[in-house]
Amino acid sequence: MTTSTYTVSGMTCGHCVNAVSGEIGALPGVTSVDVDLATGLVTVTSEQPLDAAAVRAAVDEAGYALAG
Ligand SMILES: [Cu+2]
Repeated sequence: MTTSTYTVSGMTCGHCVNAVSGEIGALPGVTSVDVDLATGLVTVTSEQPLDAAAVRAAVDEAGYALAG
């Protein structure tokens, strides 16, 4: 198991949290996604390290952007 954190910009409400959680949660090997709306911090637990480009694409797909 590995845990990574990302910062997602542009989330404003629970719907945004659900959209981001859903897209990242659909990536292969992801077992949990925790989103802190106030800070934009997204904590992802997965069976193996995630490809950064895949995470970026998932966040894009949800309609948001990875910060930094
Ligand atoms: Cu929203």
